[in-house]
Amino acid sequence: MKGSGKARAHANIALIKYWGKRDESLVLPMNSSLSLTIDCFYSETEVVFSGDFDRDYFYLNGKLQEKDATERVSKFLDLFRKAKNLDLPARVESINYLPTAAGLASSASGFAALAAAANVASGLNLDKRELSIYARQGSGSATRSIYGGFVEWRKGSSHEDSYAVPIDDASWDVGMVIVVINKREKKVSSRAGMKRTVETSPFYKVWVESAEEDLKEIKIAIKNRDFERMGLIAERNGLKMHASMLGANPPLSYWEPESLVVMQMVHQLRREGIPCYFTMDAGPNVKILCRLSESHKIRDRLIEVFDPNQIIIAKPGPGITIL
Ligand code: FM0
Repeated sequence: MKGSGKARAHANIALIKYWGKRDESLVLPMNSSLSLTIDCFYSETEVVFSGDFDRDYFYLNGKLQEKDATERVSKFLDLFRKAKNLDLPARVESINYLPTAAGLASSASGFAALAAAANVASGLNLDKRELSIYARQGSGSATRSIYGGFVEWRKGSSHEDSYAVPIDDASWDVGMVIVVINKREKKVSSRAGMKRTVETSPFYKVWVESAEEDLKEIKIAIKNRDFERMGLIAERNGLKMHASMLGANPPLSYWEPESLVVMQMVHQLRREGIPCYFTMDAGPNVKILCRLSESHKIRDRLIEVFDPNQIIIAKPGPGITIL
C-alpha cells in the first residue's frame, strides 16, 4: 500500500497572542487567540507513506533531518496512522519559503502544511476544522494557518473543540511590514518560554484574563473594519504578553535594542497621521500592522535606519492549498 499528498500552508502573525498551555501534550491553550495569515512565508510539504521505507525520513529544505526533528514529525504522523490504522513509514519533504532573511517562525506553516499533506496521503479526509485540531497538536500556532485572513483559535473546553475559525478575509486594505532584526537562533523556544511564564510569572493570570477581553474587542473592531481600534488592541495585547514574560523567573525577554527603535518609529509614524501598530513574538523581529496602501511609505521610512533587505511587505495570505 502507498499513499502520497502534497500541500502548502502560509505563516500567520498573532494580533491576540497564544502564550501558555493548559495541556502540554494535547496543546490546549490557556486563552483564545487571533491572527492574520500572511502571503510571503509559506511551507510546501510532501508526505509519502510506503512499505518501501524502513523508517520515517524527514527532509527540510533538501537536508535530511536528525533524530529530534524527525521524532517530532513521526509523532505527529502517528496521529494520522493511528486514526487510519495505517502501519507504514513515511518520507516527508518540506520546503520553507522565507524571503531574504529567515529567523521567522516556521512551525505554524510547517505543521499546517504537514497536516494537510498527511491528510491526503493517509486518506483520512478530515475537513478543515478537524485538520486544525490535528495541526494544533504539532504546534499551537499551526492551528490558525489552516485558514487565510483573520483567524480565531478558540481555546475550547476540550481536545475536540479547540480549533480555528475563519473570521474575515482581510481584503480591506490590511497589510504588514516586517522588520527582520536578526536571524540568530532564539535562545529560548516559544514552547519553553511560555511554559516558564505559566509556571513562574505572577502576571500570568492577568495576562489570560486580559487576552480574553482583547479578543472580544478586536473581533468587534474587525467586524466594523475599524482599523485603528484593531491596531491599538493588537499593539497592547502584544506588549502585555511580553510583560508576562518579564515577570517570569528567570525573567524572559526577546527584545533587542533595534526592536525598540522600530517601536519608537511606529509611534512617530502614528503621530504623523499614519495608522500603524507593532507586534512581536518570541524573537526580536517586529511586525507592523498597517494599511497595505501605506506599506511602501512605512518601508521608505524604515530604510532610513535599516537595510532594505531587512524589510518585508506582507499581504494577507490564503489558507492551505492541496498541490
Ligand atoms: O503565535 O509550543 O505555536 O500566537 O508566536 O509549538 O504550541 O510556536 F509570540 C509567541 C507561538 C507563540 C504567539 O507558539 O508554540 C502566537 C507566539 P507551540 P508556538
